[in-house]
Amino acid sequence: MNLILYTEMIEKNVSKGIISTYFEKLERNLDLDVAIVGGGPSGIVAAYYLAKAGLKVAQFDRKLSPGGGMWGGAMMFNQIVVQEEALDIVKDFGINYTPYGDGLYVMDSVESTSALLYRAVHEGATIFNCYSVEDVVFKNNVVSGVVVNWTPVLREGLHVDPLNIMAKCVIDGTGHDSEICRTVARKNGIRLATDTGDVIGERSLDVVAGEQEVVNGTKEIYPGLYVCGMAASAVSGTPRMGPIFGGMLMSGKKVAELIISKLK
Ligand code: 48F
Repeated sequence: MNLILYTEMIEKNVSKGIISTYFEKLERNLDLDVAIVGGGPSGIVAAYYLAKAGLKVAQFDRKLSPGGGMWGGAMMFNQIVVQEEALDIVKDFGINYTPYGDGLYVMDSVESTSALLYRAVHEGATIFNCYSVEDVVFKNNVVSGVVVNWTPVLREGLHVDPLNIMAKCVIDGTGHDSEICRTVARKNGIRLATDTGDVIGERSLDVVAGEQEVVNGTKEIYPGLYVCGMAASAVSGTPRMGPIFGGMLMSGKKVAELIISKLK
């Protein structure tokens, strides 16, 4: 199509299309079944299965490019490893994989991360990038939503109030820092479902224990608040596992299943 003949107002309409549809999207997502904090692999897998089950789910990542620690493989060698137990999830997302022996498979980390993101959004999840979740909505001792602000606002230290987004369930998928669990425990004088009642902090690397424990630790950690991925390891004090991603994928699927069985 000849854009010059198309309309003399095309400049204005480019802006109008973006603004009006963006605010419609934001408004549609003010009241969610599930708010996922963090766009790492575990959270994206959760978003996919939750959306596939027909739940209204939005995911918030503070970075311009969601995907967390999956893009970079290990030491920027952009390959990742998964184990046999997670292969069904890999197949659900249509990611190519190559057997490597010992029940391990290798995948291209860029293909893998982009496949997770594409399939989650295509299934109906909404991903908001450049959003930082700085707090939760805490009503009647239940986590009931997230409090969001633009990442650049927080980075610049600007004194600008956030917006509130309500959700029946909130997932902390913020990775090693387990930011949402820390915030909920610190601000509200409550006990999380851990041995100490607080965030214990992740242990040094052990692949076998780390992969098992990240799935075991994926749970409702406080009423309304679930935890998955490295955040689950950090909260419960279990080992990190490095660039093997099967546990992340299985943790994301598990948290989705827990929430689906609660809400459906
Ligand atoms: O850490 P991350 O990739 O999450 P994950 O799903 O996966 C961990 C693995 O990548 C890797 C590993 C695997 O064996 O150990 O580390 O647990 O991604 C977490 C995402 O959360 C975002 C952050 O930008 C990253 O993309 N994030 C963290 N805090 C916030 C947040 C916040 N407060 N608000 C919004 N996004």
